[in-house]
Amino acid sequence: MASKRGALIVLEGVDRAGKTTQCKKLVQALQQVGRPAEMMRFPDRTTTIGQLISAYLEKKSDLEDHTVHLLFSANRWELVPSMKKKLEQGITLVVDRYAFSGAAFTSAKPGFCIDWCKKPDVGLPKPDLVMFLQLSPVEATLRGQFGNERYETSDFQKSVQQKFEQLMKDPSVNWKVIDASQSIEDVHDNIRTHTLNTINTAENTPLGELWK
Ligand code: ADP
Ligand code: 2DT
Repeated sequence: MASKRGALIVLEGVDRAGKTTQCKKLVQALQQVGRPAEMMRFPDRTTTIGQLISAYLEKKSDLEDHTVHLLFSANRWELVPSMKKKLEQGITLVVDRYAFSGAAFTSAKPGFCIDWCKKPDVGLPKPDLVMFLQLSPVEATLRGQFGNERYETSDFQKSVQQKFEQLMKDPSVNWKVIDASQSIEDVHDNIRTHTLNTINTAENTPLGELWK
């Protein structure tokens, strides 16, 4: 009998909501209960495409807005073969940002509509669960100042939050909103419970295609 597939779990949310902290804790917790799990993050800055994106985010280079949007998408597509292979091997992937950040960040720029922004990512492996870590701008500020990367300003992050809210209205995606203002442990308990339930369901269902 073929082994059961792993689940594709995505964490999204605004800057400092706790995505990275929670992805790491979740992978550790899954491994501790004997569930193979690995963390991924987008953009993956280690690839050739990822290095172009990284230079753009660090403001070391300028790229035309459509172009950088397509590079973010290409950075996901280039990792699809290895993602599918791992999922088939029964490894659960815990992903820090995915196509939802792609659509939310670019559509927060003037002159972009959300439908256009979603198009290049149509057909990507569909997450079995997307948890949106909800945190108010005031609470985010208490966790530290913005860094110096592109997009790290409060006005831009407010528009990004609105775009995420629009994306979360789509019932074809399994969204769960998580109150990220709780303690790290409480947020983790919540995320772990949703994830373990999803892993059990995903085992018996084929991997879907995003936005198709
Ligand atoms: P993100 O990846 O969403 O930008 P991080 O996981 O890097 O967020 O967390 C941003 C900062 O907030 C870090 O200093 C982290 O230790 C802190 N942090 C994360 N989660 C919480 C929490 N639930 N309560 C308080 N501080 C937190
Ligand atoms: P971090 O590495 O700190 O998460 O910042 N972004 C991300 C996009 O504009 N499009 C995308 O497709 C993705 C995945 C969000 C990465 C920054 O890049 C933005 C913040």
